[in-house]
Amino acid sequence: MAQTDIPQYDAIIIGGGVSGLYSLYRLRERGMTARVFEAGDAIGGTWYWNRYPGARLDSESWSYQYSFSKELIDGWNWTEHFAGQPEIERYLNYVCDELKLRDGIELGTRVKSCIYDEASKLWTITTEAGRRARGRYVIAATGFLSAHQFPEYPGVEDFEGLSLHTARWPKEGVDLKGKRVGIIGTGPTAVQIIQTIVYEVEHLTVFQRTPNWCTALRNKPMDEATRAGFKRDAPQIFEQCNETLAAFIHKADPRDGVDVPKAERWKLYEELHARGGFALWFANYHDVFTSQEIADDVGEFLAMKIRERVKDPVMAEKLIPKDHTFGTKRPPGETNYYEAYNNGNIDLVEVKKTPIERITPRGVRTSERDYELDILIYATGFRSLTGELLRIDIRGRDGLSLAGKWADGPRTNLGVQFAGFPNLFAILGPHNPATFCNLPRCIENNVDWVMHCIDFLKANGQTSIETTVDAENAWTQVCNESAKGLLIGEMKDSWFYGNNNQGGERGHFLLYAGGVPAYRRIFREVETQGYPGFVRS
Ligand code: NA7
Repeated sequence: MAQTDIPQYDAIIIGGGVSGLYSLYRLRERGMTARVFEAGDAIGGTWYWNRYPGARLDSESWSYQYSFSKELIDGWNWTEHFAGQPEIERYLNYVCDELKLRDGIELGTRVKSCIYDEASKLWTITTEAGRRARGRYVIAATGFLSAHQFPEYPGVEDFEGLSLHTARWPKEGVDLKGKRVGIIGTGPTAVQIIQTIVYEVEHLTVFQRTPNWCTALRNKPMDEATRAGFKRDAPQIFEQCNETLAAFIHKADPRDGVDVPKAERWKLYEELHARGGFALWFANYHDVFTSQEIADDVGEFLAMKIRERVKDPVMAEKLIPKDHTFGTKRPPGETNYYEAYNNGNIDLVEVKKTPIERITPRGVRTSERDYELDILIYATGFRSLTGELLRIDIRGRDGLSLAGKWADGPRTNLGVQFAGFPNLFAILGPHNPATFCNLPRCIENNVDWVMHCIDFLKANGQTSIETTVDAENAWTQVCNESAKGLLIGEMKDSWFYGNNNQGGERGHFLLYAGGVPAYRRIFREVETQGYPGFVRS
């Protein structure tokens, strides 16, 4: 293709999920040209790819929707308090149609490289099929748990049965009836799938490395009166979300749990456990994030519940975490997860005691024995935070590669920009509270910040913005220190630290843990002060 035939847009958006759709809408609203490049064959991002049985929100549906349009809110009727994947996918398609976004999206188009040209000050993306497009701005709306990973066991390619990753579940579904199924992983995804499929399969073998502290979801259908109430109260609901640590509706109890008598504390835990969702985590005493005593107390409460619910006491003990404190890893939301282990057709293999040695043509071999399987499910998660960005060959000024720049862990300013990469904005990059958040709340916040930034450039007759190295170093330091004093700062074995990342960022804190209100404040300050720490031209 001749250079002049390469289509050019004001902005290129990589990814057609919750962030990409909103970015496209906001850019078009400004009269800018923009194009979304989406790898999937349909829009939806996370909610397109993760279509495994039982995939469901653990944010309340009515708090997990776009807030910017009353028409969109009024026109959609959530059927459950915690919507399942099909409903969320339908919702995103509804948004796409209502906002007339489809003609701005190229589906089935994975971006392979994204290269900055100093002379023209334009970015050129090249797709896997070899097509190119140019843009002044690039919005990387690639998600933070998108680059799925298979474990590094020998023989992963050898299995002769059906091998599936939860993040690539076939659209047409999988017939699990009468099958011997194995699942590796017991994170939030695995919990959802195990509690759903155990009643369908002939036998389920769960390979558990780390049990998790699960919280009760308490999903239920939504009746018309409740729905109408949420529509009416939507502005207050979103306002409340923006004032809480992670933008959920749950407000922390301002009392120090350590000053409250134990019996009274357990009364609160019972209430929060009955309320469901992340209430036990985020509506608990505010010192549940800092006090070992309180977090352990919540753990003791949950352990009691597990022992009550799992009939076999040996199985119950296997399901109770012993190596990490409540809240230091992201708690899965469960619906009869523990009862699944009473079903008589399920085994739990503790792979720390009997490690997986290899995947064989017929199943899984541990240090103890072989497990023969028809289907092997990998619920082993993602290369968190950095994975999807680094899957693209991103090169900024002077050919600087993002992978090279981040070889010793990511460095960002505000989680949005990287020095050497002008006009490139990440919506859910590392060092961003959006990754510790009820996502659409933070996505709207971040995209709006990028839009204000573009408006500011335009108002000043400028077309380029790039963080300084000093500001980037300072923010990276802020993020590293943001976990200090918090219990999550002491538990490095989670995706917050890239524990399973098959890349160089293992052990680096990949989030900003200062909370959504603080982050919003910082964003506003940077805006009102005219973008200190950024060079504009
Ligand atoms: P997670 O939370 O990263 O969980 C992955 C699970 O897979 C977790 O139990 C891991 O154990 C396990 N895992 C990963 N690699 C291995 C190997 N090699 N062997 C055995 N077990 C392994 O991903 P999810 O998809 O469940 O959830 C991701 C997010 O989606 C979640 O936080 C929500 O935001 C929604 P580990 O705990 O590392 O010992």
